[in-house]
Amino acid sequence: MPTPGRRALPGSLRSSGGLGYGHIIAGKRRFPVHLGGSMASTVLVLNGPNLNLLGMREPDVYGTETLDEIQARVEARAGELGVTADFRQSNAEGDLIEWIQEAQGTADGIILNAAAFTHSSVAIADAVEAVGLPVIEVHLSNVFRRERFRHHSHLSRVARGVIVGLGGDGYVLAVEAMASILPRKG
Ligand code: DHK
Repeated sequence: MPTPGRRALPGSLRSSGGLGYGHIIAGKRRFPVHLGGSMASTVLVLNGPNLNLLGMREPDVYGTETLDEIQARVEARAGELGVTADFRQSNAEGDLIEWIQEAQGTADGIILNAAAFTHSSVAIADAVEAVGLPVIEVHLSNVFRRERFRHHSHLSRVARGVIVGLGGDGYVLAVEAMASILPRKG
């Protein structure tokens, strides 16, 4: 029952894979909740700006696979490995920082393609360092074959590993690497 005089927030409970953690979504905010059941490791897969355009965006650089297709491959491989993948994308730096901060206590590792923020964001690197979770940095394109400004990453210094240039396969390889890094639960 909502408290009289207070409007109940429109909320929904979502689980990403039915194991471990889910989220109550209220308005634009997500609140992590533990759902009980078996404690599979949870890997947050974060995607930065313009990655929602994959498939139509510079296909000679980024390939023709859409982000939804990459997500499906990541979730399928994670399922095979007994890991829960929580896959998200935002064009806003603040969302990525919030999600990294929330991961402390709700996720076990992070796969991060911060896209252009990779080259500019000290704030995202600080958030990664603050939460202390293992992070695998992924880039679809081989950034070292591209413009000079893409050669520097603020994130590589705080990442456990970096995968570049393998398109969507890089995400799947990152899930496999994360599954072997994380201690088995249960
Ligand atoms: C994606 C982007 O959007 C670029 O800004 C980065 C990265 C490279 C990628 O290859 O996934 O420079």
